[in-house]
Amino acid sequence: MVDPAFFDEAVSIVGPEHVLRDADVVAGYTVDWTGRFSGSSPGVLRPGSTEQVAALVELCRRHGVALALQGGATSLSGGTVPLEGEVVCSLVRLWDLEVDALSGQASAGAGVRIEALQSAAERAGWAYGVDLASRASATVGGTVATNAGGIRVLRHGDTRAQLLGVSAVLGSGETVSHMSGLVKDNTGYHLPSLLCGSEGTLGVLTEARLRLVRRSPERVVALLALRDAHAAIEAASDLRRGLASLSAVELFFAPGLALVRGHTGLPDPFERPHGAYLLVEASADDDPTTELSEAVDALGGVEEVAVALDATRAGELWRYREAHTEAINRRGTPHKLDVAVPMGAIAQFVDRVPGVVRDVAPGAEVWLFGHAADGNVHVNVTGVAPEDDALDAAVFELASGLGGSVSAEHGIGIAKRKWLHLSRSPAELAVFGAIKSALDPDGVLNPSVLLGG
Ligand code: 2HG
Ligand code: ZN
Repeated sequence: MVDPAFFDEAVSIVGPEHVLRDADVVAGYTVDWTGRFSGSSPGVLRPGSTEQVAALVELCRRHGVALALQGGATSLSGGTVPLEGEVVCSLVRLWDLEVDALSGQASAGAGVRIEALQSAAERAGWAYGVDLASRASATVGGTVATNAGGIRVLRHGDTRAQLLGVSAVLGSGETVSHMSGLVKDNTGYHLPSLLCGSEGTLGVLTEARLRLVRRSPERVVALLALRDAHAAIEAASDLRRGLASLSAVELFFAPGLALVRGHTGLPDPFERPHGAYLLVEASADDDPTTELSEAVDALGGVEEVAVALDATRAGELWRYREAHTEAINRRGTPHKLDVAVPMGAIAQFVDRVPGVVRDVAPGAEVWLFGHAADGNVHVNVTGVAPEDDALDAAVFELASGLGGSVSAEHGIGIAKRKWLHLSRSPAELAVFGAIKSALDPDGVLNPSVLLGG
């Protein structure tokens, strides 16, 4: 039970319109995007500056109140859910955005949407290197906190690779700010790297200094139908090696394609189903169509190819891949098991997952897709009760047994806390605990996430 005086003081910090107490409104902040995880909260705070965040963290420490941090609330591992009745702190009002065209960098508030950052970068003649299907909702704060990956990791790296500096309020109440954007700055511990991927357990990120990348204005998209997963992974590797303009290579399968077609009404891209599909994008200064066609011609195991000749068709081809998430959610509340597997083991993993799932959950439906060049498979399972996690364990153990990780790009959140030990040794977990105690000694930041539970 939170002391009413807590909310009175919160009002004096952020203003009455930014302290939400209406039960129906607050309820909207307590369920994750998939609908699998939910919690409860006595209220939502919406600070508008780093100073207000610092004052709120101080207030929490005094009252022994914990915060659940939220940006665009697109987490697919329950990372934004106030599982233990935390007060929600929404960072979406931190929307300052400044592009420094000279240095090719941007300073962006935690609440800036990725799509807005991408557009601002483009207007200044640059691009932002991270792109993901949830770009319209996902925020800078959330993507830094979870070290989001997405569809361009093969070209530009993950969010951590874009990060030059942060401003953050630590759980200790201290504000750390290192936003000069110096590309060379060898002065000790790299706090941005530590905070990136810490899932809001160490500090509240309020602003980030981000590297921008060169624009590649000419783009071509093709959909390849392949014999099977083995051929698809070989092809993805060959394309990475041989196609300099490769900017995305995404994997999916016939069941997912059929589901997406049912959901979107898009036509079948090919006359018959195939064993695996790769959505390939090349982008460069000059039209890369010829280069892409030659690279595709040299691949083995390709049964059919559809090339987009205009932007509308390119958007459609992308939709076959990007609409998987929404189509699956429409089918039923999914278990989302985002794993990474060494390249040499992906095809085997993909072949074995359906059997492993059906052994523990016979009525389950399995949907597989992912980022082929990153060894990142999104295992989605529908038709199983949200709380029945036997299949989660089976899939994580399979991935881990093949040398993989229980989280490729969605973080641990609340969904995978039980299986963190499959990817991290006792010694590593002890270091995690020591860092948590040092930076958030009272445990006021995201106590349910990552290390909690
Ligand atoms: C994607 O790659 C996202 O589209 C979502 O990471 C994955 O829905 C998923 O499981
Ligand atoms: Zn993904």
